[in-house]
Amino acid sequence: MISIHVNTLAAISFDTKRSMPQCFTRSLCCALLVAPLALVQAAQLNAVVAGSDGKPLVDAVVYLLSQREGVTLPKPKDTNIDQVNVTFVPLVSVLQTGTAVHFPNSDNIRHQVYSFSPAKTFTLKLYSGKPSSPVVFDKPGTVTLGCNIHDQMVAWVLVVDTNLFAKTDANGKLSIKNIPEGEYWLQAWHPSIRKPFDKQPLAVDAIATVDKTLTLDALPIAPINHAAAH
Ligand SMILES: [Cu+2]
Repeated sequence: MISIHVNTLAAISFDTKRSMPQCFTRSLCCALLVAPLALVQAAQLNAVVAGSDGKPLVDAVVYLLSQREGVTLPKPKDTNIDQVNVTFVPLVSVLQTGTAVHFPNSDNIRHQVYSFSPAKTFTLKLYSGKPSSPVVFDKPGTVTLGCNIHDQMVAWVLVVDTNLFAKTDANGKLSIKNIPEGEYWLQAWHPSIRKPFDKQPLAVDAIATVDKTLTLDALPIAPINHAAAH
């Protein structure tokens, strides 16, 4: 079920008989009222995602693909996937197609990051510190990252043709903000998903808050015991 609550602006009336100072005060007051409202002219999706065990699912991704052809997306900003304590941080990333990813190494040992995934195949040189150039994720799809030195290191990247996406927190919650009015396909994904999520049509009004509850056929990724893995 999709529930949509539309916020309406309260009508604001002016009293033209007021003196100038009062009029000015009122105008200022109106400006202060309208300014924050103007910032919420786009819609927001709030989702709660559960796994197949019925519990909140962390690191689940929800994204919205426009049903309209030829939508122009903003240029994606560069991002980082760090290596801290022989672990990729973050464990799961969702990126707009074309995003350049830097792989800084915050450990005092060297790593060699690679991917054999068709959506992005690459191998960085063995390095410490920050590699000179980022890796551009130029095709949509899922990418699994590994390290040639530390077999236990793994991370996932979902590359999508949209800038409307978010990842669940520890409570299985996420929000996608600033959604332009339109018709979308809602999709969801998790690194451990077994049965792919069936995309859902979603119509979004100009000013709306959409609340969704989703269940994925997925379970949380077990934390790696680094002490045992070394
Ligand atoms: Cu490594």
